[in-house]
Amino acid sequence: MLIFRQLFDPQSSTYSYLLGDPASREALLIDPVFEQVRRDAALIHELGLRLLWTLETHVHADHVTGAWMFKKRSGSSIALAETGGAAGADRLLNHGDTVEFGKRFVEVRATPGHTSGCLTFVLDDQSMAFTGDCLLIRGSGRTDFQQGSAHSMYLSVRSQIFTLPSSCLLYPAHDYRGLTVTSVEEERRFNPRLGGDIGEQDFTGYMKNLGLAHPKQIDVAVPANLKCGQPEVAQADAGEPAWANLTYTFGGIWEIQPQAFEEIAAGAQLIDVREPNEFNGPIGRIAGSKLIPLGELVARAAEIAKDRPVVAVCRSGARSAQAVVILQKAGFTDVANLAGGMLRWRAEGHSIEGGRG
Ligand SMILES: N[C@@H](CCC(=O)N[C@@H](CS)C(=O)NCC(=O)O)C(=O)O
Ligand SMILES: [Fe+2]
Repeated sequence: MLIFRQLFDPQSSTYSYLLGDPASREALLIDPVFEQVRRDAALIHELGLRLLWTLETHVHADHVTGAWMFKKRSGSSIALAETGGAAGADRLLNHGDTVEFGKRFVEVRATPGHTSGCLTFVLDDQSMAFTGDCLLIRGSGRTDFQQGSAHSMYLSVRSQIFTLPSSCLLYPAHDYRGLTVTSVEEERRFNPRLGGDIGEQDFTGYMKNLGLAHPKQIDVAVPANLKCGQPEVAQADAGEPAWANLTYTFGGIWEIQPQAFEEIAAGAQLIDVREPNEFNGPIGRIAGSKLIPLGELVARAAEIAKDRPVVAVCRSGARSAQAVVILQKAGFTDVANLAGGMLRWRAEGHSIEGGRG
């Protein structure tokens, strides 16, 4: 059994992969992206996983890794290739090493070519492999910078990836067309650069003539990744809201727990987005809340002050999550959803105005 998620960063077309052991809840994350750390951390939390390791398939040229940020936020350790030359890792990986998470592990295979330090991670039962920018779906990583070599890549693919079981699923670090997964069998047969009877010279000729522009982020990404993604001014909480203790959901909403709301209630505006009959109904309301039904929120947003935080509430937390989205679109920055709505508020014994029982 395996918990498995493929995560996408649209900016750089990067895939990150979350692998978890269902029994121990230990997990590892392959190729995290700096800008997606908040999202990915929310998923890891919601799935009840504990992140042990972030792994890098290589020193990326097109985006900054989230490894350092995860280490700061979640206490995970950083593992990457010894040959990659990056500073700040907790463990340097070599061909043949294994990285354990619970009862599962991935095997490390050196697959140089895109860079001299590229790794492929193969799941213990060889049902999946994470090929980084070595083998892409019906393609391959480029070989024209970062000590790339078409000769090495050809050998890596043929000796380390095509030798895996034909049913082994292959997950790349990028896909620029939105394709998500392939298999050893498919790529052996249909990869237009490396499959079938294609020889090394054919491949080298192909790679010399790719004509790709350098990645837009290369001058920022490579130096940052050589420090495992540690920013120049290292602040793990940069960009995190400071006005309250909030949690971010994988669904993309900032939430405030009832207890945390009690602590900041005096300085915040509480907007109840239920209908009037509910506001005055049996469940009751929270003292000081202002009623603006969700359907009227766009038109009445001017009634809410922009210089004080806003918390939205409804019966269960669903409509108020949409209220948060609407208010953010209307230019409110410090906005959060009261997690679980009135139902949870009541269930946890917080005080109610009006209502019955
Ligand atoms: N336009 C992209 C280029 C990205 C790029 O060059 N990606 C590398 C991987 S880091 C690659 O091997 N691409 C292969 C391809 O585009 O076919 C960017 O600016 O980020
Ligand atoms: Fe790359």
